[in-house]
Amino acid sequence: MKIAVISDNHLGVKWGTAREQDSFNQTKESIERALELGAELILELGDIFNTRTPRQEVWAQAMRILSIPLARGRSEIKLDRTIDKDKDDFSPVALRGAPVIALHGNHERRTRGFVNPVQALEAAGLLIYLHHNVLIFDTPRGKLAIHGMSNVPEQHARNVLAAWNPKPVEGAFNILMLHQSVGQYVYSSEEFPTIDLADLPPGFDLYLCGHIHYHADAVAHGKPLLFPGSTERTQLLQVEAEVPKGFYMLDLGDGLSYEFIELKSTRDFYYEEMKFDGIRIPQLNEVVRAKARELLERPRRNLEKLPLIRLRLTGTLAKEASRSEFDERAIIQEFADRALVAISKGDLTSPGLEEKVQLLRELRERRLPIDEMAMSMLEGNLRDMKYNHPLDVRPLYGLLVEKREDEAFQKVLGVVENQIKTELGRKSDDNPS
Ligand SMILES: [Mn+2]
Repeated sequence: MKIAVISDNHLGVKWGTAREQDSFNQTKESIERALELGAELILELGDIFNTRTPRQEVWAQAMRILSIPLARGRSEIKLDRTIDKDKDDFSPVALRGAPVIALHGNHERRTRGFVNPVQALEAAGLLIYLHHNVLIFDTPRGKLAIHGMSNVPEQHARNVLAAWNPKPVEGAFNILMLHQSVGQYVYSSEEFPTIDLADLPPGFDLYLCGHIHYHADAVAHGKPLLFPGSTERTQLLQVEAEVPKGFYMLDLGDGLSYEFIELKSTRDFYYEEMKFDGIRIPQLNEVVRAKARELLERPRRNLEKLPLIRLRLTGTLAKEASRSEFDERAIIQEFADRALVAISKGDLTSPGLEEKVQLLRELRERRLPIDEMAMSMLEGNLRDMKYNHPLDVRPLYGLLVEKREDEAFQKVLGVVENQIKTELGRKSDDNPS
């Protein structure tokens, strides 16, 4: 029995640029190849969409692609029962063809009470959504239990997982799906995971995790822990140039075997870091152009799409030179018919011009959704102030993002009133009169 494991499609990422169809191309290829290879079930590990409230154009393409497994897939599996999931929550239509089971990722997570886009796909009958629940199937090779926890804020992940405390279903092949950073497997170096490999609940036959954008396999409690990585290049880091994009195909025969299937539709990507020591602008222009030409000579895999080239410039400029004199846009323009060039010069400094915008640069490098960025700044500031949490800021922030200011105000008012009451209570205890 074959199962495809796909993650982090980020549908709609790079919308409005030359790359706006890439995330769709790669998702479609993943699903079509998975079905060709005989997948009877497709597991999506979160971040199907790049944003919490995708635009209509993104929805239409996403739904068209996600209807393929229902229409063309074939499967001998039957849903036996569910744990902590009401069968009325999803449409029986979602069990046709090769069913898709999905988590929401951090890009799709919304405040409690709001519908996230993966739940909306479930409402359309295109998939079954898991968050702290289990689906148990009858398959020709026996029972199969799929347990899923969708993304939660990283700092709470360990506690939330421990509170859920999933237990393998006896007599079944048990798969646990997550969308978090785990141990040394992190999305970016600024992320501090709370789940370690040892914190994963024991007794499962296979652990699957989204969120990490490069594919990797590890071991947890003696069993495989697979990270399929994203299907689209979202970070343009070295690791994205080195590790191929694709998905896993699992084969559940007598035992478990798996294979990583590399996508063909992915754009070729060349990443190069160039370090300089007191370089002058005319010389810089020359070597950057030469580097781009050299990279275009490298072997190509995908000739259908323009390749991506990212040049990261670091080190120092000549004393009198300023970064703004270097016109990278002219180079990008010059190569536009041969490659999509990105040049980052943020780490190039001239000795006389020390950087004053360290924080902004770091934030840009993290490539978090903008509201996550704001949230992590706020949480950092609160930590610095040794804030003692009378008010949980995340739900409050969520309400503000959703423009529910009245409810946010009521929440704050409630806390203030409580504080006052406590304070008055203490005062009257102090001097009983
Ligand atoms: Mn992601």
